[in-house]
Amino acid sequence: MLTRRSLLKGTLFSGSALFADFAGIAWTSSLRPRQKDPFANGKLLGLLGTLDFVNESPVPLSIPQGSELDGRLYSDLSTLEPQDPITPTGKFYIRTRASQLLPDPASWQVKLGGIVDRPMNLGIESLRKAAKPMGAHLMECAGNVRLAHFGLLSVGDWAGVPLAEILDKAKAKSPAARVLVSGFDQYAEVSRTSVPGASWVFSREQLDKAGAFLATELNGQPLTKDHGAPVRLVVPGWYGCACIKWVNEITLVGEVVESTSQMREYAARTQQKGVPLLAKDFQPAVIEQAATPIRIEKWNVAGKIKYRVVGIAWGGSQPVKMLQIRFNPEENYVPVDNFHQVTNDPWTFWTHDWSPNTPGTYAIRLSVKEPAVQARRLDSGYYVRSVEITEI
Ligand SMILES: Nc1nc2c(c(=O)[nH]1)N[C@H]1C(S)=C(S)[C@@H](COP(=O)(O)O)O[C@H]1N2
Ligand SMILES: [Mo]
Repeated sequence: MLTRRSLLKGTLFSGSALFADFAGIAWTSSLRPRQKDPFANGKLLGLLGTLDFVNESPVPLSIPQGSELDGRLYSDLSTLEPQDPITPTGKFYIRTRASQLLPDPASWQVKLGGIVDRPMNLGIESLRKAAKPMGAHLMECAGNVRLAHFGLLSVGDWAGVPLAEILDKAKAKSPAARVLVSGFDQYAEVSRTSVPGASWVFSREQLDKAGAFLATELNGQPLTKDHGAPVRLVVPGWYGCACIKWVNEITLVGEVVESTSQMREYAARTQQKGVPLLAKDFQPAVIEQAATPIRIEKWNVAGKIKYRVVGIAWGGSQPVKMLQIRFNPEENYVPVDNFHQVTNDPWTFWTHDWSPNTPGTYAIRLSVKEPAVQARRLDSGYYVRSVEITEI
């Protein structure tokens, strides 16, 4: 189905004015095209619309649905633009909405204890006062799926307090002590989809390496209830399941402790070997290099129909040089024309111009072929999306 977009505002079909708007789009400058842009020939240009991906369910996007553990909001990735890389708070994905039983945030305390020299209660006001800008970080649910248009994925601009600072104050009795972070998780309703009880056990090294922080603000405002108000954990580069919301307890525990129910629920989705019974046997729940198309634009270029695949790349721990794309089943991988990854977090926008030879259904698949880069989810075909081309 073809839907008109307002991407380029009123100037869409007005000849040269379009060229100015088009060139102004950040991907042509910030992503350093490898070749001359074949669409930007100054002649008759027009965006005709975007194609919907096929085999994805018609779920509502950008609006919260359901409540408590069954509450969700799927972000709409199809409208993303590189010049607005931050997801507005009202459109930031939600996995688990705030409990109806959530205690009053004004008197919130985080109980910091366990095997420490100085146990303490951190009041929400002191955390808010100590909050500093923590930058833009991507969050993705390990259970992000095609049926939800991969909408359990968003980027926030966070403020908070580095967890390392807080842990240093409490003085763990042993450097090998692990850190159990727990959040409020009692609900009025019985869930159809999830086990209540969110907590995760980290090593101190994992938290420090990731730059984990207790967030009190998202996009310049106090956290919203659904995103974990008054305070949540953010572990940059890790899946959202480790980013505990409504944090009320941080406990230093021994080196050998059991994994939590949340860790076990997410073991497969965070690519663990089986379901480890001990927290120390969990690998860091990091997001490996990933990429997916977010929309297919249909253009009229000097009277000819052309397509442009627009996508994102995220995850991983080192920028990759080349992203490759394949249009199944008849083609080989080719380099994405307009891809330049400078930083893994939060994300990188890319585009690829495409002129299919025949009408038909195409499965679009991305790949990174660099020996040092692990991309198990990407390689498994997890982020493949399909479109039906009727006009060439
Ligand atoms: N207390 C608590 N924290 C939680 C959860 C939860 O159910 N309860 N869900 C986790 C999961 S699975 C994800 S993906 C992220 C989602 O954060 P968001 O809803 O702000 O996007 O929160 C995590 N933190
Ligand atoms: Mo999640």
